[in-house]
Amino acid sequence: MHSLKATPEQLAWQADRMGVFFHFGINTFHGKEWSDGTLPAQSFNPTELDAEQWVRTAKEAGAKYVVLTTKHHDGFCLWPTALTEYSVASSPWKDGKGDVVAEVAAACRKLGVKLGLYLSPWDRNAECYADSKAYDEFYLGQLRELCSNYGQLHELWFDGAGSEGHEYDWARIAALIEELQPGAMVFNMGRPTIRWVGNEDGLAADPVEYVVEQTDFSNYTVVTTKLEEALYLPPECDVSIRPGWFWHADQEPKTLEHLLAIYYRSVGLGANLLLNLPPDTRGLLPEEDVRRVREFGAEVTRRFGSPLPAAVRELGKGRWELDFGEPVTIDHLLLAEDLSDGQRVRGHRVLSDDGLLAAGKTIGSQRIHAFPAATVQRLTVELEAVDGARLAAVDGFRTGAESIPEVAYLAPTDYPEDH
Ligand code: FUL
Repeated sequence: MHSLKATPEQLAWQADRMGVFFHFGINTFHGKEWSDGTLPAQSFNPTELDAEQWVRTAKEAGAKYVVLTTKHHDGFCLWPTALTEYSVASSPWKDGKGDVVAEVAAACRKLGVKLGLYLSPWDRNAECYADSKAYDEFYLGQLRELCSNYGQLHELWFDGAGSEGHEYDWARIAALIEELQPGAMVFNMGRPTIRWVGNEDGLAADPVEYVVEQTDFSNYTVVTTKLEEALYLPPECDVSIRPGWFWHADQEPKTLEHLLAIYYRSVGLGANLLLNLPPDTRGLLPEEDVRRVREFGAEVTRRFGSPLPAAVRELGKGRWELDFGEPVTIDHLLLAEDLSDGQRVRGHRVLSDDGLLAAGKTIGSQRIHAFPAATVQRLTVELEAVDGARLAAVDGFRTGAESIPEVAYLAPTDYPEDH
């Protein structure tokens, strides 16, 4: 069945592996994670907003796409929408003539990064929200503006939070996306093409299944929804570099070790990573976050940028050989599966002459193993797989790191009680 295999757009999105989230809005100016739609638009006033600094930093982190919160649950819009006055147009920023979405879109075009947009379905400012039909028109109007005026979109992020019990016209939303942005990935709601991994720590777990029959919705309470049919829906792991999604003066970015731990458990398990970087009240990413993200991007490149030269050979019966031609010392392996015919590998083992070196379930878009340094010349990869499984890559690395860093689990994001 077609839906069990990836579309070319899904494959391209999986190959991107990493994106960066930008949470920015009225909350930024009040130290809040959520607000109820009553904070004055006049309080939105970034003094040095520089979208190029955001996008450049995302690129340095290794991201191929960004996702901007154009409207969070409070309803405040970062573009001058015609649908509500609760937007940048009513703020002092650029005398009400600014458009943050346009600035981020321009920076993306200039720097060669793909653009994704988040538009919260839950809207605590719109008076019509209580009337589902009226709100559908309002929401579709906003989505039409975003899908028409900012060039090609790579991803549309539909956040389930706060929407429990509210009916949206997902059929019309899907038709609008199909009409205006057919290549955009649709996150988690309506007619999704990608799904939420189910937590806000940025962590997937082995196995990572691309074909699923249910998805998890909403972040502060996980609600599981059964799909009408099994679908190919690769997961995206969202997590913030700081405890909150929005910027707060008293918060610090995560350590390099923590970011690497997340990377191994998202990208290293065949899921996409969406790392949130929150701009501050200046409209800039804080210097310490920029430094941390640069260290992170550089360390990922140092570890995985240059595989040791080797020949890969299919041996038949789900067995593959990696031959380095001479004894080499390695402490990491990176495997990738050819997904063009669906996800086929269920399990895998990597053997050297000395025995088992690494094993796991999913290979998917990318699987990374770390282990104590071993000197090997030849390795065999054994797949437990549906017929026709093929490896797209097997690479060995000597990084100096011999294990996957422990992850410091955080307490769940502290959402305000007034929700
Ligand atoms: C959640 C929201 O409630 C948070 O504020 C944040 O936007 C996160 C990415 O998703 O559902």
